[in-house]
Amino acid sequence: MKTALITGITGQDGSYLSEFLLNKGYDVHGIIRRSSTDYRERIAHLEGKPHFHLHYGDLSDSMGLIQVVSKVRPDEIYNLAAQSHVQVSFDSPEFTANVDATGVLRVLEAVRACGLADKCRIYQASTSELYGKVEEVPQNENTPFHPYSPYAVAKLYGYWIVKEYREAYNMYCCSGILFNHESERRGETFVTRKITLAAARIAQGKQDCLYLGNMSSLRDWGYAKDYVECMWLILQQDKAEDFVIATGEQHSVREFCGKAFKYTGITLRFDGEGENEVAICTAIDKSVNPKLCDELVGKTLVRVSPDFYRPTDVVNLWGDPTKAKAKLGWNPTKTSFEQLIRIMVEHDMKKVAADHAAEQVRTNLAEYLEKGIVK
Ligand code: NAP
Ligand code: F7E
Repeated sequence: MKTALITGITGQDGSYLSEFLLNKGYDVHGIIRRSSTDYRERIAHLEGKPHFHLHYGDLSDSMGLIQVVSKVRPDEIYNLAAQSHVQVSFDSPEFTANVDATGVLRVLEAVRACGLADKCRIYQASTSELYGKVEEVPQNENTPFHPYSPYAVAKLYGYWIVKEYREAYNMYCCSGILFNHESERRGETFVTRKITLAAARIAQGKQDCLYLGNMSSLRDWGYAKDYVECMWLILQQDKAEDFVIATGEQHSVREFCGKAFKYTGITLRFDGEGENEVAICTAIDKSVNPKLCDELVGKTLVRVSPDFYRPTDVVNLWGDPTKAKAKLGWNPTKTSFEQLIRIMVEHDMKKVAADHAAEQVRTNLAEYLEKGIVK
């Protein structure tokens, strides 16, 4: 039985990768941070399984990392932990650098300190944000980097230190340069999930309007569940190498938004430009959602707020997965763009309905308590 150690196990990718490795028969260990709320929703269903173990640690704490690595003695480490929000990295640049740059070095050094440099393979969660202010479209493993945010600059250090340790110490460590990948487990402030949740809330009368930043931004969006397989495949090759993981398709935020609303039964028309752009509901389809309210037609449901603009924004990401297809035998379009949006919208429609039902129970209970019906 192989042993894997995952940093960032509570995140979107960490949760899918845990499921994937448990299915492959791995003993899976994860590093979690102590938090006052113990929010571990994405991995709650795995806790208590015999081959699933959690350890406290933090990427800013090298002693803690050395302790976990020496105890687990992993065959493979997947370093997914990061402050992963690009806009937040402008507000917390030093924290981002500490975790996303120096944190990678701490993981590599922990492996060396534990005498595992010859045995343990390391996957580093690198990113298409390295291409930043892009110098070529589409982007592949040879495209020059031009990081364009504190997050990207920190991740660039992670990329280079991994390459350095591979060459200097002959370690099996490599980077997956992953383009955006989304899912129903995506954090709620990333643009795709923000849109699918808002579309579901608006369709169920729980929200009036969605505010977005740059709707013309272009991304290559894939499904996170498909992408974690690549992380594993990258560590199973004879030779350690870096790979671009992407679908090879590009879409705008506006297009994602239009399709997400369509799957709730709402048709949008986008009018105007820049800060004045809006999306108006032109039709509703009750065969998709019989509960849609007729009054939605004619309403402005999406507006632009400059609060979501970034000091520097990456606007043209488009990956070329040729190498991953050829060498890893990976199918980049297993889940299409449309399927991805449908999965996320269907999930969020159910989530909003369930949240509403739970809220109703609480309201009823409060009313019954007040009237003395329930004691
Ligand atoms: P995510 O959902 O934001 O998860 C990040 C994980 O890192 C969480 O488990 C978080 O723990 C943990 N973490 C943050 N700071 C930490 C610290 N100081 N010490 C230990 N753990 C820490 O991110 P994701 O979407 O799964 O992405 C996984 C990795 O891939 C990240 O490194 C991200 O930068 C990179 N990446 C993501 C994408 C994408 O499109 N999703 C694309 C390219 C690269 P808490 O739960 O305690 O916050
Ligand atoms: O933004 C624009 C925004 O925050 C995508 C991380 O996983 O992928 C992710 O980073 C685009 C940007 O993801 C809003 O300006 C418009 O151009 O969903 P995002 P990201 O910045 O691409 C990369 C590969 C990573 O490595 C990161 O860890 O959408 N946008 N309006 C908006 N973005 C957000 N968040 N919110 C808006 O309202």
